[in-house]
Amino acid sequence: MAAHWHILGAGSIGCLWAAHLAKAGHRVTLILRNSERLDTFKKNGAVVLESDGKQHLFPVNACLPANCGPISHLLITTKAYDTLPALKPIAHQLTHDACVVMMQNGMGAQQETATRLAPINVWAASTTDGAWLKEPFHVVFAGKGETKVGPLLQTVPSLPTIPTELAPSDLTLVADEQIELSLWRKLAINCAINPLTAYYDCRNGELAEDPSKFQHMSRVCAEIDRLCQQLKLQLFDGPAVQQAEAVARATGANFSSMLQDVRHKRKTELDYITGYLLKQAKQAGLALPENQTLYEHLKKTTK
Ligand code: KPL
Repeated sequence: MAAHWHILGAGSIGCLWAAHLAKAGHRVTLILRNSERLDTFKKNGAVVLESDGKQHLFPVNACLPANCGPISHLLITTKAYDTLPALKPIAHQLTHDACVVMMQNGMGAQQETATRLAPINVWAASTTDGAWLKEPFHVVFAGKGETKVGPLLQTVPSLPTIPTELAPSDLTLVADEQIELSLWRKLAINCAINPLTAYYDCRNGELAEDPSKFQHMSRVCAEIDRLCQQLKLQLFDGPAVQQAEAVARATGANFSSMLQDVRHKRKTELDYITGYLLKQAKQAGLALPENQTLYEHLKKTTK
C-alpha cells in the first residue's frame, strides 16, 4: 500500500530510504531544518542514488518543519542527539494513528521518543546497509545489508512487526519481535569500536590487529559482558569481544562513524553509545571503570 512518508534527517540513511521509498511508489517529503537546506535541495528537487557506479534521480518533495502539513508516516533518521529538538516543531502534525519508524545509531533516543509520542505507535530499526553522502542529497549505496524492524514499547498487541506501508522496497527488511535486543547488540559493538577508534584515531581494523589496542577493546568488552549478565541480557553466544573483533576485521578499512564525526569536528553520539551504557550500569549499581575513563576522556577532547 502506497503511503506518504515524511523523512526527518536527510543524511546518508535518510536519503537512501527516500530514494528507495520513492522507487517503491510512495510519496516522499524530506523535512529540512532551514531555508538554506531547502534552497540547496531545490536545485535538483530530487535525491540522487548512486549504486554500482550508476546514478538514478528520484524526485521527492521537501518542506520546512513549520509547513509540512499532517504527517501519517514518519521515518526518523537524525543523529540520536538531534531527535527530540527536530521532532518538537512537527510533533503536533502527527496524525493520531501515525506510524513512526526510528532508524538511528545508539540507544536512548528511541525510547525517549516512544515515551514522548505515546499512544502513537513507534517502531525501531537497526540497519547494516552502508551508505555515505557524496554531496547534499546525493547518496552512495556502498554495501547492501539488512534492516531489522520491530515495535518499541508495544501497547497494541495486533501491531504488525513491520509497518505495512514500509514494504515493499528494494532494501532487505527483516521482522524483529525483539528489536530492543537487536539495538543492544548494535550498542555493544558500537561501545567496543567507536570510542576506541576515536581515542586512538585509527581505522576499525587496528583494534583487532594491534595487540595493545585489542587488549583495551577486550577490557571494554568484559565490562559490557558483566553489565549484560547483571541485566540478564544474552546478546551473543560467546563473549562480546569475539563479536567486536569480527566486526572490526570485517569493517577493517573503515573509519567508524564516531571517528568521522571527531575528524569533521561534529558533535558525536557518545552520550547515546557509551553514555547510555554507563547510565544503565549506574541504575544496576555497577561501575564500569574502563568505559567511564574512555567516556570522560572523549567528553573532554571532542564536541
Ligand atoms: O556501526 C559502526 C559505526 O561506525 O558506527 C561500526 C564501526 C561498524 C561498529 O561500531
